[in-house]
Amino acid sequence: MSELILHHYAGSPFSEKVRLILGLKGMAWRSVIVPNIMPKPDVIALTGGYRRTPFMQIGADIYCDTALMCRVIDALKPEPPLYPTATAGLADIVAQWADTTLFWTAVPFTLQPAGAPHVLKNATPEMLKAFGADRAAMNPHMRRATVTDGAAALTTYLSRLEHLLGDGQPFLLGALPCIADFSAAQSVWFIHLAPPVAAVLEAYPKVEAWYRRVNGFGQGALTKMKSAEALEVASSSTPAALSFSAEPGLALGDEVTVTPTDYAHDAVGGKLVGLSTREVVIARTDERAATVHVHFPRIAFQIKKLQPA
Ligand SMILES: N[C@@H](CCC(=O)N[C@@H](CS)C(=O)NCC(=O)O)C(=O)O
Repeated sequence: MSELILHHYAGSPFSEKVRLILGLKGMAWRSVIVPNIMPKPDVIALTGGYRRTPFMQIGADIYCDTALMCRVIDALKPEPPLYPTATAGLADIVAQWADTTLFWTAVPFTLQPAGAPHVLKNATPEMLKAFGADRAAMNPHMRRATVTDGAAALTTYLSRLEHLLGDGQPFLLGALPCIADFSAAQSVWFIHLAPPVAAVLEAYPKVEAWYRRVNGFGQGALTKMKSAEALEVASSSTPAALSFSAEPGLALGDEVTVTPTDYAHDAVGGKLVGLSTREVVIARTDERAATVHVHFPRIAFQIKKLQPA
């Protein structure tokens, strides 16, 4: 099998979620650092337009969105399980809450004026301005919580996590770590990047002890790779075989676009080659990456069939 390549950057919470999971699994992986704002020409060559971070590559297969990437990683290395049977269902529901509600509370709160310079260390005022403009364009209609509202919500959410850990269990849902731990840990990790903001965590000793436990899984064994090399890997590989389960209005070979429904609404166009209730896969060809299969989850993505001209 081709190597697992994670395209990510240091300050990305969703990347941290995946890095810690690779640590739990004790996996070896290749690390390609991508820009944290647009333009990202080498990213787009592989994904076809999806700009969010991280994404994962195995040969000529590109996996977008951590919800799908984590399932793929778990299938590659089932032990220890990321979705233990004892908490199946609940773990995904808590993870989905952490990836959306908790994330969109913790991140703007951490990026308040007292926090942003710590997170975006060494950034010049121009870079900070460019970062703000990039994120505003990525998500123009989102009404972000004010610092006061964010503090109130975060206090409530951290109390809930503290309660979950209340009877001395080591992980959020019990004795075993699961996807919910990693989805929640990424936000606590991000808050820690800004020490003046991280003071908010002091009132939650169980959350802090749990976070140290999750952080202790490390990041697995990574080796750096340049994005040009990742493009060569894609162009010299053949995408993996797929299954297709037709749905009303969607047939194998249809020309479609796939677009995130929450934010960063960049449509990726291609031929529909894989479909299930969990995953959609499109084939597309790029001058540098050649033919790749780009995989997306079904949740929070829209498939749109293009009408023939
Ligand atoms: N649902 C996505 C969310 C990914 C996401 O929002 N990532 C942030 C960074 S942590 C992002 O893409 N920011 C813009 C960028 O990196 O260009 C996932 O699970 O992968």
